[in-house]
Amino acid sequence: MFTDTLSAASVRHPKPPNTTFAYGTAGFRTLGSLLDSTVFRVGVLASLRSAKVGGKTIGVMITASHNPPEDNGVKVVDPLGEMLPQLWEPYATQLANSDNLEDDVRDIVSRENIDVAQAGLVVVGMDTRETGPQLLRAAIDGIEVFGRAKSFGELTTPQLHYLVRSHNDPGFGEPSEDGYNKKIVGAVEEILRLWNIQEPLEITVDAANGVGAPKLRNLSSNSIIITIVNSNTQDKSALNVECGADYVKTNQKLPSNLQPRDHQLYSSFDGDADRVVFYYADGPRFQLLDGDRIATLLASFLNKLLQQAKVEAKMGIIQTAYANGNSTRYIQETLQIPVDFTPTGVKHLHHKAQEYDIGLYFEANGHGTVLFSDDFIDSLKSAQSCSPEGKRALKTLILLTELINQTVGDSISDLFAVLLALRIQDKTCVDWGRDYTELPNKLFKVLVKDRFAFKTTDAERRLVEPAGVQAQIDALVAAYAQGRSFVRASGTENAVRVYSEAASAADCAELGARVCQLLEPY
Ligand code: G16
Repeated sequence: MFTDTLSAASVRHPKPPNTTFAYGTAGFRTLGSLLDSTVFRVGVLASLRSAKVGGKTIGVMITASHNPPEDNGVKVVDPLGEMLPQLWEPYATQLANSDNLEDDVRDIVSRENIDVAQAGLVVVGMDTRETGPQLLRAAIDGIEVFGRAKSFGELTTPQLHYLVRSHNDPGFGEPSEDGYNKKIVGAVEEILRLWNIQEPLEITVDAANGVGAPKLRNLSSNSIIITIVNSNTQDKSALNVECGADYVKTNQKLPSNLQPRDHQLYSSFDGDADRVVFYYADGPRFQLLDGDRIATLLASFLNKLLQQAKVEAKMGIIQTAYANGNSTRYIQETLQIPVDFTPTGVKHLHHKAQEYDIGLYFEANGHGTVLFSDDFIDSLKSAQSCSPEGKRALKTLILLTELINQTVGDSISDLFAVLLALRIQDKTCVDWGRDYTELPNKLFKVLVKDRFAFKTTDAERRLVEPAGVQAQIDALVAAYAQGRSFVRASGTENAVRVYSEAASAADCAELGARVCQLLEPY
């Protein structure tokens, strides 16, 4: 019976006292030193999940992405590279907090009617954090209670998603890191050839001192020249510190170690390379090109290709409450593309995007991708176009479905998609920045006693609890031209986030500060 194996393994991974774990926006996240038992138990759950889906390969990624260096985290990836279904999240929380693991495992096995003998392979990856190797061993110990584990060592989060999908779906690509690299570089080079572009794609990337740095280096070729700054993965205390996509987006300023040339495009990844933002300097002015901008750039590029190829597609853009109000207006009024809103978290945006032939989802923080439905890809492959321009557009669309990661937001593939969209349309970063003007906006992080006391509705745009706070926010917002503000608990950090936006920078800062003040009693 499995209980012997389970209890023998679990004694090596004792649960820390007085700690409660919750599966949040992107799995479990907290101090890496507290996570050994949780990662072990997530390993157990991942092999149960594999058994539940008939032995298909499942993934476990050990990362805390944009969080500080001392944090770590873990999440489970489903067979097609998607996040663990939300119905299973309570099981993850149940196991992580269990004081009687055998009973709780038996409970899940019986509720889900799982034949544990069906458990197959679980692939595991980690980012570059100090606690990664130890947690990776804990994950393997957990997986091996029922299934088999295969470690890929250091990976970006999107690479792990790719590996899970390619293990289950050979048509998706070779199930190796090399297969991932070949798929991306092959698509980029083919698109450049199609458009007769001789000069290589070139950019400087701030890699947040994270795993994106070595992985990007592997992609250098004659057609891809990347200069990397903040690439020190040896100094474990440097990860995401004064650099990386989250720092640049939140502070709206350049990362350390980057001296920009005016009107030249730069980019920042986050710690596990699933978010990317762009920016340029214009004298003293810093122009951020965030996830909202990536969505609008790629949507208008795809629209042009569709017109040239004479192909119809139902296209939609998915945003969250953090999207700048002017980006939403630009998408709806100028691009004439429908916008849907979901709560924060790729798991929510991804599913909404699947309702379209082409669903673009990008959080303002740079996390996102473009999903092409299987039926739409089939229709592209069988479409005929007589004109050379139409044929080229059709081929480009098909190659973009290969280049852009279909499983999750991916800094690397998004970076190349953006560089190609700009180059092919002969658009500079300054042109891109002029598509629309953002409303001044600001993000605040407020430490409260209990962030779980903050409950929201309406895609997180309104607070339901604590009672009465939303009415106070509404009263403040009404006093500012084009004012907007909302409050929500972070699902990855022990804090509450406040967003504000208004017609002027001074109003935006004042509105945000006043909303933060409202939270003082909590
Ligand atoms: C994760 C999620 C993102 C989310 C971000 C912040 O990103 O994957 O969807 O926007 O956390 O979430 P929260 O505001 O709930 O803390 P990452 O890059 O940290 O994996």
